[in-house]
Amino acid sequence: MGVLNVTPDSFSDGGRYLDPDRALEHALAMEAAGADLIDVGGESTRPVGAHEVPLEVELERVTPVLARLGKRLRIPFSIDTRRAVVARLALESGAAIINDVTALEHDPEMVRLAAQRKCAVVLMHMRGGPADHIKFAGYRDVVLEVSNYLAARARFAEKAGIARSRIVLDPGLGFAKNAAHNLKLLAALPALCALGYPILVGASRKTFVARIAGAGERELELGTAAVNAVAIVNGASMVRVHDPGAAASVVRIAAAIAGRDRRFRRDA
Ligand code: PMM
Repeated sequence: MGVLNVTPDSFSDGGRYLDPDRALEHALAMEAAGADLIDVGGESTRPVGAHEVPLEVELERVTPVLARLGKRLRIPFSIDTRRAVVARLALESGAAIINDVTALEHDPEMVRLAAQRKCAVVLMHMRGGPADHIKFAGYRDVVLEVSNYLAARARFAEKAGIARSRIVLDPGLGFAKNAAHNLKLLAALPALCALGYPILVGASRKTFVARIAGAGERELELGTAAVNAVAIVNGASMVRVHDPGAAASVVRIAAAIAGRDRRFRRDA
């Protein structure tokens, strides 16, 4: 999943793709580099200092980009939003997936929209909102608590009419989680996979990667690659990244090691 942040303040690419033509160009470049999906977002949710964005601003940012993606992109795209109005517009432009970092909690309309439109949803774990989630990074057992939360949100979605096959779960690395929490969740991904849904992991260039691998461009790239490899080997189905070209090779190798490349089955 290639990240297309249409925001002035996003985590690592803030401001670069506010111009819709540049955003489209970048999406097409990510598609050519091997992305299977593009994730468009108009509200930054970075772990430190993100601000609530008024609905009109979010709409203003994503509308021209979504229109272009709908016309030009061959791979599917998702909308990273907490708001049903934005999600509806994205679906009308051709989006296939709603990526909701509040797991359908923020906007009560969201679950009805997803059920009615039969789109896929990413349900992510977070506590608090985009501006203050880091205050809530306290757990007795982070793996158990995240796992229980995601299972409950998936049940909620299914009860509301979203097919099980259209649900993806995400532990939400960096969202109300410190580095130790992120590492525990990565090591325990098989437990999350045991819930029976595909798992998405978003570690790309996040603070914990910089803290451990180093904050330089190259360290971040290699640190991200290492986390992505471990995530795939531990069962993740998808990684959310800023550089899908680099991630594609990493994912192919990790998936092959995990026995998920038909050509290299270990029992062959
Ligand atoms: N991370 C960010 C934004 N949206 N969505 C999902 N499902 N999972 C994530 O880990 C996630 C997300 C923040 O990172 P960015 O500012 O680099 O996009």
